[in-house]
Amino acid sequence: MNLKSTLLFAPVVLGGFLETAEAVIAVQDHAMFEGSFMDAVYGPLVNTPEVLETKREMVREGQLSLPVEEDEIERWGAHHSSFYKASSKALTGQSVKFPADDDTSDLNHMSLIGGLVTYGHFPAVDCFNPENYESLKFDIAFLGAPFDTGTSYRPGARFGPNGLRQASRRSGSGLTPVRGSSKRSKLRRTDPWSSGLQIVDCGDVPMTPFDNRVALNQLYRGQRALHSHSASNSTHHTKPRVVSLGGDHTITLMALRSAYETYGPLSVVHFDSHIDTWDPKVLGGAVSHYAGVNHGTFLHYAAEAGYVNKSSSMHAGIRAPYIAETDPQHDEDCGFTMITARDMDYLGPLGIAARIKERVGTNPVYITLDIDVLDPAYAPGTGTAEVGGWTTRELVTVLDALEGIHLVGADVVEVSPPFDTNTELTSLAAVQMIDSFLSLMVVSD
Ligand SMILES: *[C@@H]1O[C@H](CO)[C@@H](O)[C@H](O)[C@H]1NC(C)=O
Ligand SMILES: *[C@@H]1O[C@H](CO)[C@@H](O)[C@H](O)[C@H]1NC(C)=O
Ligand SMILES: [Mn+2]
Repeated sequence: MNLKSTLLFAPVVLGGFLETAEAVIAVQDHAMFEGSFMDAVYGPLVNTPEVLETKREMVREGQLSLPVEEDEIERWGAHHSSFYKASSKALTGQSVKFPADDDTSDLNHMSLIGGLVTYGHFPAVDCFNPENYESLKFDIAFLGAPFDTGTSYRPGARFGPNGLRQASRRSGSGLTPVRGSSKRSKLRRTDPWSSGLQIVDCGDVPMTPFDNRVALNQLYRGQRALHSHSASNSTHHTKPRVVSLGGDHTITLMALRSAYETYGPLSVVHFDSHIDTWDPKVLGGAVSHYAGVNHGTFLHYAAEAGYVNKSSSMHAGIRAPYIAETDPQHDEDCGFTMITARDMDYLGPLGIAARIKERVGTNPVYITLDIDVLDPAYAPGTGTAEVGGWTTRELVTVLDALEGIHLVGADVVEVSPPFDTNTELTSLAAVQMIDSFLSLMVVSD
């Protein structure tokens, strides 16, 4: 069946609507049949004479270009069919040119869908080999901490690092119109992927699932190895800044230790629904001394060890109940002030960010972000979910409004992919937070 008879058949197929029949005849009269299949089928439904005139005008003005050579357009002149020929070329696919069979030059490109997955497509490098400490320089490094044997409820955060890498596959170069708290914000013109800073993925520290003491020591040595490299293109830093991918919250103790040894006492900004400064006597320690170090006590130990600057650290997003009556006093003794989840209703994201900035000033800051600071509606895939939390948008607005702080290290913890939705809801939220960390690090460099 040729094109013409297809069209003449159409009114019959459509049940004999008179208007349809007239339209088809109009198509015929308009000498459409040199056009593409699409043009022939849809005819003046889309390409009315007025539309054709508009398109011609746009070509003349340079607002529309056609997949044909300039002189071809000239040759076809003002005739309508020039557009049909152009569309026809594009649609029929006759003109596709395949590379030579042995040409693989286009197969080396980054793929959003396939490929070995690193965080945000940053290059994978070997950061643990002491022979590379001198020669391999980088400014920001990702490091996975696949560990969840410090959890008190749901496990699964050991799969967090690769869950986050998977969810970061659509991350990459580009500016976004929402960054920063105003149009003048430098964040709005900051793109970590093309900032000139060397950003790498150091992979994961292999952490044994059989003995937490050994596992945490492995992580410490891994973190320390990263900090043994030098910064590459940074203006203000001689050492790399590490972004850790948890893992349950216990891993932050070792990240803080190595960051403290590199940058001195840290102003810790702790986003979480739980205080995590629990006295080991209250949480875990009654079972055994070994059990006293866990994802709810790590800040007690960090404060005791001196990693935490007790005059400028704070929690944000807290809403889980205390365990013992002594908890509030003990929390204060660890050096933390508190913004609760419901302060969002009174202060708003910008008010909260202002309080955090006031507290940390120009000190070196470490942000540790437990994904359970978000409401389980936004982050269900986590170990100890607490309802009544912040939305994803509120949290990124808080983070972006921290523009200007001196961020030297960060982590996202407690993402448990096995409990996530099949849409990667929790991991995607976590990736958005890491995107904000990267921008904060780059913008103040
Ligand atoms: C870092 O600086 C060097 C030397 O100026 C340059 O060759 C390199 O491309 C820079 N790295 C990045 C990631 O832009
Ligand atoms: C700790 O915080 C206080 C208050 O912001 C600040 O004066 C002090 O310099 C900080 N210490 C360090 C080592 O950053
Ligand atoms: Mn936590």
